[in-house]
Amino acid sequence: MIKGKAVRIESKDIYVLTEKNKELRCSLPGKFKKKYNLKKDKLRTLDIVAVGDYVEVELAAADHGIIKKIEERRNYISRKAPRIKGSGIRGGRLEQIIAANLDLFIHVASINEPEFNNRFVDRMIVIAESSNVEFALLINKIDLAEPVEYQKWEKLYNKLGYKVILTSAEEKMNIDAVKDLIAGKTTLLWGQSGVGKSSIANEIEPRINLKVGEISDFSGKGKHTTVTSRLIRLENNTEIIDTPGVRELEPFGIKKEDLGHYFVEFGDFIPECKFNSCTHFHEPGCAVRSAVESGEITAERYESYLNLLQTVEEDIIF
Ligand SMILES: Nc1nc2c(ncn2[C@@H]2O[C@H](COP(=O)(O)OP(=O)(O)OP(=O)(O)O)[C@@H](O)[C@H]2O)c(=O)[nH]1
Ligand SMILES: [Mg+2]
Ligand SMILES: [Zn+2]
Repeated sequence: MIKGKAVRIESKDIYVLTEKNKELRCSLPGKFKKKYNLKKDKLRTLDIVAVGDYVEVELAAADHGIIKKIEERRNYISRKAPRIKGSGIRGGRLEQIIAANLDLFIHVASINEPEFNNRFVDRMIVIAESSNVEFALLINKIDLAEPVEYQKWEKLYNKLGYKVILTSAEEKMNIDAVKDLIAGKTTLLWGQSGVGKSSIANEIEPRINLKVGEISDFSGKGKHTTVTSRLIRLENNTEIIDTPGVRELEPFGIKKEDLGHYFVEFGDFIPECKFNSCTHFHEPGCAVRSAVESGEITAERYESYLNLLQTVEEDIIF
């Protein structure tokens, strides 16, 4: 039996990086679908193996393996899978697993082209907090903005306790800070298309030479340059996962009454709300709302919270 880690998935082929640092194309026997997919008779996810999963493989040929075992995940990052038209899948939306067994989740954003979107950042934070993965924010393309534009956000997220790194992949600014942060860790790079995830990865290690989008591609709706997630093993136990850009971001399986707990600064106030079941929206005696009025919680974060509260209300919890 060979031990390894799933590093790339292309339809039915799962590429496993073995302990000897060799990539082996593997298949997943059908029995796994039955075993892992069903919870209370509902299909929960199609991603039985995800990038970052530890697996055991049996060789079927010199260049082909069969997956025999998938280790339980220490943690993972997911979202609601985009709706698939005509898929015939009824009921709740499926869970799309982005990556598993992470030490760090860096949300890569850009200050311009595409424009910084703090609501999107807050959704990313909710996903990280609810998955128990350390979160950091990377704001790229600072060469395209004045410091006042990004300093506001740097301050806001720092104050909440999140590490914020300001970079320019183009002008090679602050790449060392990224390298220091990821050293010895398995790190997910995730964010919108065109923000520079692959460009940052290339600056971390130029030899990996990932495909980077043409500037003109990003002027319109945004074209996805990276099409499959890929875990890249660097030296000294450092691994990074480059991912395709996301457009829609809805956290999976979050209950309305839990959402406030993933906004860390609400924590001091939630116990003071009049009602235990307070959703900090319209209830009388809500301490979170009072904190927004007094400026102890920023209006930006509260707006993100309300915005998300609407989407989780539609949620069907498995
Ligand atoms: N001005 C400027 N442009 C940058 C910077 N970083 C990346 N770019 C450009 O932004 C475009 C998109 O970069 P990518 O690295 O392909 O972005 P991505 O996030 O990997 O995009 P997807 O793979 O589609 O998700 C390319 O034209 C890069 O050259 C930066 O710091 N400053
Ligand atoms: Mg890319
Ligand atoms: Zn409340």
